[in-house]
Amino acid sequence: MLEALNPQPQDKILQLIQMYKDDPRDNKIDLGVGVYKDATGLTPVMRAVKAAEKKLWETEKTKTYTGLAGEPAYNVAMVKMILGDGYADRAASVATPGGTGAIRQALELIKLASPTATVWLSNPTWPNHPSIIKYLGMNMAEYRYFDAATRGIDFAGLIEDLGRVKAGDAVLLHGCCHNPTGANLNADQWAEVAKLLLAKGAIPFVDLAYQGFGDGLEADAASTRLIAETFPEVLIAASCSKNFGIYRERTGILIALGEASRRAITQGNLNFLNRQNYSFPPDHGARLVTMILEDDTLRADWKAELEEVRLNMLTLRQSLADELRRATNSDRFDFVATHRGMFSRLGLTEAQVNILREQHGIYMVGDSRINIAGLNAKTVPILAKAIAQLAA
Ligand code: PLP
Ligand code: TYF
Repeated sequence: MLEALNPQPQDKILQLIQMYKDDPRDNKIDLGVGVYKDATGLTPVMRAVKAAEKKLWETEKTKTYTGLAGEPAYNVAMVKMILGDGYADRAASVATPGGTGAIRQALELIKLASPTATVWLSNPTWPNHPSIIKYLGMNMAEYRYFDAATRGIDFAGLIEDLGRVKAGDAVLLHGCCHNPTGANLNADQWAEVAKLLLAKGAIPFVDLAYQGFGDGLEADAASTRLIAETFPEVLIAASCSKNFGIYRERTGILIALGEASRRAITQGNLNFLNRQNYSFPPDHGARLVTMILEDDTLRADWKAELEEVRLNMLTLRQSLADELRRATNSDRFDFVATHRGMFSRLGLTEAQVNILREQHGIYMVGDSRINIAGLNAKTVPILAKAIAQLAA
């Protein structure tokens, strides 16, 4: 049987991690995978997570199975963090292994309810979106998103393409901190997109993997909240990997908003999908998140550290934009300061990305996406200079 298997395409982002590891140069710079790193290059365990783990170790009495949807307290705390109050009667939800698990379950739910629906993706988007959709054999379409010339949003193209959405199609929107571009819709543009999609009868599917990494924990939820208020049905796949720094604990949630009278059936279907795929979702990370969100002291400390992380990335953005302005003697890279989240797509060619890697040991994804958090005060000028040399 196994001889029938064909090689599978590798994830280019994950491949880059290996290339970086294999590079013997000690001045190499890793701007690849989207993992937060502090100035020393460490992805730290957050203080509140450590404190919650200690408390959990001291107080946990059993590791028996949790529920199919996870622990109810986690789902309540997450719905509140993402949407605020007032959704108890409309929100069905399941804990999932990471944001990816939530995306997978959301797509399976769409497939279960409406097998021929098309899922619309921004061009570009996180490569796992099309990969999973293709694997599930679902219909997929793209809407224009990024303007390669300005490194901002191609809003006219986006509106034109979303104008072709059919009733019942699902439209995947990055709730904040767009991956891979770093370019985001402003509030007016979100309102216009919501109005258009509502008129089309589309189902918004929000991927929220970076809440707290852009403009702040509340501000980053604003567009998701607008969508939740506007539409009768919404899917939200959220991840705790980044904002709680618990990547390997695999902690996420899928929230399905719908009519209150249908909530129990939707919940039953979400539980069913969890059971088909892995039964009970992982608990450890979800429990830590719950403990942090429910405890005033832990929550305050977590929020403070998340703000440090966010502001550190903002400072790096600003200094990279400043250095590039100096090094290139132009404003061509000013967009770096207005992008938000971990990433910016610089708009370099693949050949230029290769030169940066081969000649300077600077690793970024082939589409010229950089992870801002991979920089520090010392490497910002090095990157700027290397980019300026390319342009020359
Ligand atoms: N969605 C986007 C856009 C991402 O960049 C990521 C990756 O970190 C995820 C979802 C899911 O992350 P995870 O499965 O690690 O929680
Ligand atoms: O885009 C990124 O770098 C993060 C991390 O298969 C990631 O979202 C990348 C690839 C992948 C899983 C996570």
